[in-house]
Amino acid sequence: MKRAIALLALTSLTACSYFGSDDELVTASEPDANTQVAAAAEPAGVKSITPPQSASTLAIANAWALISPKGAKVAAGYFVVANGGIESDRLVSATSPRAARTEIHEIVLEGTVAKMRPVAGGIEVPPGGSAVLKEDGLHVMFIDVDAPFTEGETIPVTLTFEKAGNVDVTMKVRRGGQNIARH
Ligand SMILES: [Cu+2]
Repeated sequence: MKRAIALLALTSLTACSYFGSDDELVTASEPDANTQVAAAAEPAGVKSITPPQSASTLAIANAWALISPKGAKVAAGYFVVANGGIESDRLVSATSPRAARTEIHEIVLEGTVAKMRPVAGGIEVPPGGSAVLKEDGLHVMFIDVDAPFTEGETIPVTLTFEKAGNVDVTMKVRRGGQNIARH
């Protein structure tokens, strides 16, 4: 089933001319081994006299962006965010100096066609849990990039969370599909 969705996603993306015909760009994949984020720093319910500090309860790992074909005007980025706090937080937006516009996207099935669309209300990061942005799912969409993303370069991105505020990350550009699950 997962494979079918990924293939549909590829068809859809290609149809949208988002990524041209590079068939490596959308593949079924599992999170990297290093996407595991350290467990919550403090157990839920721990008593503290210090008010919550911005970004202090979020841990972001495996931030990377997909290499984009020559001439591409859009690109995609991914990461894992874990919430070690006791309150839910929410990724509401992202910005990058490399793109005129940046959106948070999901891939949804409409009938038999997988399509990308902005996530209404952002992505929840539950307390003690995490949110995973990955190739065949949630992603940061860079729109009208100044230049295609090339392998090895780094993309500065500011993520904005509802409670934690702005968190700066650097996304390393690499090829996709490096952890393809075989079914
Ligand atoms: Cu997208």
